[in-house]
Amino acid sequence: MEQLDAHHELVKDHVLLMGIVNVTPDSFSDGGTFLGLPSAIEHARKLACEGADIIDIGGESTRPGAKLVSIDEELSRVIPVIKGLKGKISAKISIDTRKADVMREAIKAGADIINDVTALQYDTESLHVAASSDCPVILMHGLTEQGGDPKTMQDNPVYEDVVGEVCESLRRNIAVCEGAGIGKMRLIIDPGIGFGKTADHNIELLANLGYFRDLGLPLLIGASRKGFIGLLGGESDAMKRAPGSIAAALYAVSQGAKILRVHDVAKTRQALGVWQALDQAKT
Ligand code: 8Y7
Repeated sequence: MEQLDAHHELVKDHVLLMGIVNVTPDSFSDGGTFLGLPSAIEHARKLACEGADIIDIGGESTRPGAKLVSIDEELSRVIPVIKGLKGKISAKISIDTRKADVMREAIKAGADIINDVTALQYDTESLHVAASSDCPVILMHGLTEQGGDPKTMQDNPVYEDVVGEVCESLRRNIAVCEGAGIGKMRLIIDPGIGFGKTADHNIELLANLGYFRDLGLPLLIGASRKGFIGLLGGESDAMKRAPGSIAAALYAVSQGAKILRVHDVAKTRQALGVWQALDQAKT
């Protein structure tokens, strides 16, 4: 997809879907959202068939309260999946990691995009690895500057102005990347829904995505099945949050989001098709 190479073009009308594949050695260790190797590959292929433009492969849960995973462990989870998919699907492969060694090996194995929930801040080597590659990089805001990590980030997130602060933080991350030789054309920004944010913060961010347009970069939103969807939609079971997730996704697109990170690719694709056709017919 050349759209991602010149990703300012990426983005004109086409909204990209990023399908989520979480890998652990033991299937269904996380209530069915994480998959063992054979099922991870199968699931990724299914998402690609359903119309995912990107498959996001992660081997370390960054959910609130998640345990750390060693580099070797993470590599043994994600590398076989990347190798198993490379050349077999037309979707691009993104590696969801905050570790430089994992980025480097994943790129060698065929990953096309770096997705770092710490905006390349967690590992001091990450900037260098990203700069020496030619991969697009997703810079997500995750409260790293305040020392936030997945274990503690939800403890008591405080902002005076969540939209302004997340914008400013991303602006600094972009400058750091440019300083390290990662051209702006390679960057994608993401306010990091659910990372170091309360439900109210998430809602305020999603309702005001227009402010992120000033940064002049494609905007990715990952709201799929997250806690605030459950709260707003009254659904405690994360597996049943597709309708609410789709509502959030379409709203995000109406505000300028260009990439949606989702679990339910086919359903989101269908909803997007209808929404976009109507939006484009508006006189
Ligand atoms: C996001 C993400 C997760 C997100 C980007 C979950 C890895 C939590 N969320 N990456 N990763 N944006 N770029 O519930 O919102 O999927 S993990």
